[in-house]
Amino acid sequence: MYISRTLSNHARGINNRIMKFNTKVIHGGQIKEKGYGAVMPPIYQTSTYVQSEPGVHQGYEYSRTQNPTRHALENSIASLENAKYGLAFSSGLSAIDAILKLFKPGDEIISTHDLYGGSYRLFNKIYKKYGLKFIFEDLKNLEKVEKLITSKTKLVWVETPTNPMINVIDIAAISEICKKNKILLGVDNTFSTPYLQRPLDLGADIVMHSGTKYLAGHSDVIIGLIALNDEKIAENLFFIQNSSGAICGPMDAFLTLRGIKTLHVRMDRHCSNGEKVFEFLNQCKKVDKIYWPGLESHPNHLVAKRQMKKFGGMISFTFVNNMYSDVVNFTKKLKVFTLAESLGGVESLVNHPATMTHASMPKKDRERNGITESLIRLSVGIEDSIDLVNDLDKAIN
Ligand code: P1T
Repeated sequence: MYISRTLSNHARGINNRIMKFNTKVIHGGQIKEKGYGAVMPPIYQTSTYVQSEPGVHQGYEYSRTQNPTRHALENSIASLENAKYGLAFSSGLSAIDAILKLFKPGDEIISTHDLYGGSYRLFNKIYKKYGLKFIFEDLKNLEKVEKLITSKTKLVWVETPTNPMINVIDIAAISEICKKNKILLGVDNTFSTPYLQRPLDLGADIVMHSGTKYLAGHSDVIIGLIALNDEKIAENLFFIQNSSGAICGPMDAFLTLRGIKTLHVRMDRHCSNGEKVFEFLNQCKKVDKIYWPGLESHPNHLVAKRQMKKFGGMISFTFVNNMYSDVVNFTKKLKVFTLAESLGGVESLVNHPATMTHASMPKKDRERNGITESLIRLSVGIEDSIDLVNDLDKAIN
């Protein structure tokens, strides 16, 4: 019924670059289900598959190795990122974990200095002890990147926009540096999604998502995704995926596929609501700094304009006087925004990075990166923007 997942077959499911993005979210990489004509890929809740003779089967042997529902999702993300290969994992962090397993002790990785606290923890608390070396730097400064490269550098890891400081990194410029030095470039595209930005088209080698966020889009699943074009690296990642086994279950793959079908519509609303929330915060006397790529004074506003379709729905800001008590008062008064970790769901969330998503980052590193006591991160949802602005207005003023 389904093609088996050899690499060449994997690529075959991904129907072409001719489709427009808004069609690909619904059909990209999908194969018609022939059994009963189901329009959605069924949830193949099975661990194993019958073999008519030893080694003779219909392309699926065991669900750690391959599962048709997961396969449909893997083809979908490959299609959206203009990639040949897609892989799905049990979480965003397990996708990053699989990428790190491509490297060996002694290899050096240069990473954005402000990034999701869990990625920072994975790098520093786990992989450092296995001999990988991480260098954290402000990758907006391209000269610095060049200077940090040594003969041992194997990967540049970029989050853009970054979590939580919403820094924008020039993917095409970093890719040029990486190519010149024969180094891989990996991009965590979680905040942008392929609707706003497609890193592989800009020269990156590997793109990764916490699919938990905008792709699944409904705060009901934890999932990670990778897309790439290089066959050899894809082979290695499939090997790691099967060997380490951090795969997503079929139900989670199904929910993510369902979420992806409305990605373009949701993202447009996240972006337009983001703009309205920004306009409100921008005239608030109690608000000090605002971090959003659409702000003309944002340090890489022009890069964002070039590499992103729109500016996204993630906004961080601080209060004047930088008091933690202002954060507590503010979050307690909110009625529509919910205080919770995560982002990218239909509902608006508010997060205090210093005590929540970035608590695992040492205080001195947090402060160096601008994650102050009063820094607040908003994930602007797709509710009515009037209610969102009123909610913020009442809580701030
Ligand atoms: O939560 P998980 O699916 O494992 O994804 C990890 C991850 C990776 N990359 C980025 C940019 C992320 O933001 C995350 C998860 N972030 C949050 C939970 C958060 O609230 O920031």
